[in-house]
Amino acid sequence: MIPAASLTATQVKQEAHRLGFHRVGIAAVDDEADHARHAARLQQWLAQGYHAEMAWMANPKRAHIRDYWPEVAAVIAVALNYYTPHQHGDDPAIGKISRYGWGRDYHRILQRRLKALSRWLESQGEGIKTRYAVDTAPIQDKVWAERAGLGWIGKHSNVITRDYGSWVFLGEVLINVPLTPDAPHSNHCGTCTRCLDACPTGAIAAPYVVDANRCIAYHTIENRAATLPAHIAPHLNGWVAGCDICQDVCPWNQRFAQTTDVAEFHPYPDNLAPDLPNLAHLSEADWQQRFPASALRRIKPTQWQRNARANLDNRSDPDAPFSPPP
Ligand code: B12
Ligand code: SF4
Ligand code: SF4
Repeated sequence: MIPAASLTATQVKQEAHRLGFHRVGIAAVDDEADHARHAARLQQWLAQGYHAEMAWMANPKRAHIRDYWPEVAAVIAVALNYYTPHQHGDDPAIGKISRYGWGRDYHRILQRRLKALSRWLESQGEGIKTRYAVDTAPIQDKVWAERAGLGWIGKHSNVITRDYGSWVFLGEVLINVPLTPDAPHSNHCGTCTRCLDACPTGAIAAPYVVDANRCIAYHTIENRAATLPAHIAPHLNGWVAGCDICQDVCPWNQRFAQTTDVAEFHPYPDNLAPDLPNLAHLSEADWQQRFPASALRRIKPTQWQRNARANLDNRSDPDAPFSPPP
């Protein structure tokens, strides 16, 4: 055992890289003005109703990391590249599943590595305590990634890294001892507006602000209603699980995406070109068999059926004019 105070940021990063994380950085937790700035933005997003039916986004602990874990002294933010070199097609009978869901559930893959990092950290000194999370706690993953220098929050609101573009999952380990922080990442969107221009439903309400009510990713994954709204259905253009349009058009992804070395992120064969008529009749048994250990299990059989049917019903009218939600 070594005293907690002698654990260095360099050692932590070496161990995180050894465990397979592609990017790692450290953020301090004591910049109260920065906390207040992000808490205000979150509050404004909620006040505008941009979280749609995701009531869990209003958990008050999300506003400040100390409300989640009072002992936190530093945040170790990590990113894992999930890009694989497959593309979506244009066949109107085939659905599009977004890249995040093609392979094995990212929560499981990151959690395994985060748990190993946590255990290693706790073995490095008496009294060292940790908590880890990947999209599983009321923590703003993207804000911590930017603060820890992994990348910047782009105008489409995803974190973009210089090495891998935005095709990265984010997670973090919170630790109760201070570590030397990295500098926050600077923003490199410049005057570009490609993501805003490409979004078919106008969901990027303003640069950096996504209104879930208008987002295809929200409606195909999170919306549990029996039918999709009229301002979404005509614009699906094949998407049945998530949406990658704003990331596909981003010049950083077009130039810097790299194939991942995580074999489990490579697509399950059925996920690359799913047959829409088949999905429109997906049974519970098919669903169980088709999406083992997959993040796509969040989308229940009736949602798959609904999403596929909405695509089939609207495929004759792919250029329907955009109408904002009521
Ligand atoms: C809720 C949620 C969603 C919702 C809402 C999306 C959203 N933008 O909030 C829905 C269901 C739509 C969604 C969709 C997707 N999601 Co999601 N989602 C989340 C979740 C759980 C919370 C995000 C959040 O805190 N939103 C609240 C708002 C207020 O935060 P924000 O949009 O990030 O806004 C910040 C900045 O944009 C900035 N900001 C806001 N206003 C302004 C104004 C100015 C002037 C400036 C400069 C900045 C600024 O400040 C805000 C924070 O302070 C995170 C996991 C987590 N725990 O963090 C995953 C997460 C963001 N999702 C992720 C992914 C992969 C996706 C999809 C790509 C999946 C897909 N292919 O379909 C899409 C992308 C859609 C999009 N363009 O955002 C990844 C993103 C990885 C990355 N590289 O960034 C995350 C981090 C999960 C993970 N652990 O990897 N998601
Ligand atoms: S995920 Fe699709 S619908 Fe949502 S903001 Fe991006 S382009 Fe628009
Ligand atoms: S498309 Fe352009 S504006 Fe949008 S996130 Fe990428 S660089 Fe930023």
